[in-house]
Amino acid sequence: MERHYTVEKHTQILIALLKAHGIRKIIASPGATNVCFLGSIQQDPFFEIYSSVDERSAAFIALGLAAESGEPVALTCTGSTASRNYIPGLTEAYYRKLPVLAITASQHLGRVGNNYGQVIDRSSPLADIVNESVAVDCVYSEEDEWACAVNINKALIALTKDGGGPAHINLVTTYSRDFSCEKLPDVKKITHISGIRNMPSLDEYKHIAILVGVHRKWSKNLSMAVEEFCGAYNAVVIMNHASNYKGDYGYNPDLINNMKQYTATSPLADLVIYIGSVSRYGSNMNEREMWRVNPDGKIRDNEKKLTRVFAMEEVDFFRYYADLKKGKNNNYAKQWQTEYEQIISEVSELPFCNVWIAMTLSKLLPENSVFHLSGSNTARAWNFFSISKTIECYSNDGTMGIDGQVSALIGESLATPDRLHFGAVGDLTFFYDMNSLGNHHVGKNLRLLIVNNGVGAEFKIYTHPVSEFGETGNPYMAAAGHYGNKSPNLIRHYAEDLGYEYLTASTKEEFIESAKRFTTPEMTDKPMIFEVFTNAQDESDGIYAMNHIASTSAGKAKDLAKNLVKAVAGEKGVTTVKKIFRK
Ligand SMILES: Cc1ncc(C[n+]2csc(CCOP(=O)(O)OP(=O)(O)O)c2C)c(N)n1
Ligand SMILES: [Mg+2]
Repeated sequence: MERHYTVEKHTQILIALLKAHGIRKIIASPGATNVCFLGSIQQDPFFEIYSSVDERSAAFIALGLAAESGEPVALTCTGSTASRNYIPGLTEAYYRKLPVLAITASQHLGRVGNNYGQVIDRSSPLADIVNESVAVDCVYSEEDEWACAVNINKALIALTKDGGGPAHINLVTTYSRDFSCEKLPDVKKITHISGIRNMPSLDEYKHIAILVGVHRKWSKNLSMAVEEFCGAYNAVVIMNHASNYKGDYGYNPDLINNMKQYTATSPLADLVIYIGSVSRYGSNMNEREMWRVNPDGKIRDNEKKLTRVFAMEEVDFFRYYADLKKGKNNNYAKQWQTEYEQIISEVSELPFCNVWIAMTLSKLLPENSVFHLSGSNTARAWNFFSISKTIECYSNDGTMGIDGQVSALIGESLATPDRLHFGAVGDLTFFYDMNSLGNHHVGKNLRLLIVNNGVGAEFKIYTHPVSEFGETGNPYMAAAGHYGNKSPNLIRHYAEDLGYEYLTASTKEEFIESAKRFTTPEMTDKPMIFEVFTNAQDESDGIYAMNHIASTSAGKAKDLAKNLVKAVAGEKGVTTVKKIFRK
């Protein structure tokens, strides 16, 4: 019988990525646990394999071969103590920064610590033997397959990045005897680029978008470089408030991306350049490639499309390309901006809720103030609308916890006491962190809006799984009724006794009245708390209204198909429908 590659998918992915990264030299030691890997590569003429029974010797042979050839060299051995004998050679390679890849073989990782024969624990490598250590396990789903490739890429990149050095892959095996796979899967190679000598061309990309996650204040140089880049390459900047982008090419995708019966008419980008940190939203571009630019040079593949990581300052990346080409083309950004403007101008009557409050207050926030936006439904609501470009925005989007939003706002307000600092939080978010308001450093420049709906309204929004529980979701999952259950006095007393000016509203009219005071651009003599009472049904209706402002026939068809499939095949089917319609 002719043998090809093992049917183990994760092992195929490893082999395909070794080839993609040009790793052909292998030192093989005998055993049973690495048979799927070794039996596969020995029939592939790409690989140049040498045998060494003694694993300690194998590792030293590998480093010698790497040193003289200038190529990375991989090691493969079986389970048990075989891999332990790599330690001296890997240690030597570590201190000489030589690219040696140890591929150790393992039985099912759940067997570790259960006295299975020849199963040892490799989860904690010594501090000075490898730059990166990953476990590569069997794949059973698309997500497993993606994670498997990402982890392998991480280890392979570590061989040469930052001056290079050894890396480790702990490869699980099922001991399959089936070597009938004739063709390796297509894999996504991720390339690490540091320094501007190896910058790729942008010519092949028709539409380029820059996706900005939560981002610190932009330096003047970065702003200039991005504006010039966008003009030259006709790019759009996808951003939300926490991105802090203040230029001319911005587009906030939250409104259009969440529209249930609408398909965007502006063309999708084929390249998305991702900067900043964690992003609360996705680009929804279904891009061919994503590039990440960050001095940390790390793989962060949150759209599963990452092909290149640029280990450099954002400003250096954009300046490099902006210096290559000049232009002032803003058609692409304009298309997205116009599409957004058209839809937002059609917002219908909204109930009194976070969305209405955000729509109203976003126009009233004084120029040059600072805004802290908390998470949950508050962030969802505010990100539908734009705020003045003179307002900086902060958000704990690194982790999106409800635990320290008020404290973070206080910290921001201490840094610039002569600027007004506004914050917007929900009731659970407020009560979690309410003690911080008693901090005696709080200044008169702080103004906090609390939207008190007596529950984690997030969980009552019609799209949230908890909303399907109805009333039975309230006591535990949505945490309704805590903290005085919308008491009209509790926060008032606390705020006033601490020396805050207290404002409140329960209707649109009352809100408009109190908002005038709340947004007065003068520095008043006390900090302010503005408590607004809404209810969860209105919160949900507000989001529903925003998600249904406009429709297209393709969007309606998508919605119909999704609902039908959900009724028949459940959530898994819905994911498939979403994929089909994104193409
Ligand atoms: C520390 C932490 N615990 C739990 C959560 C999960 N969580 C997300 S939103 C939310 C409810 C927030 O309620 P609230 O502040 O009242 O805002 P609303 O959704 O009502 O607008 C919770 C508990 C979280 N994000 N952070
Ligand atoms: Mg709430």
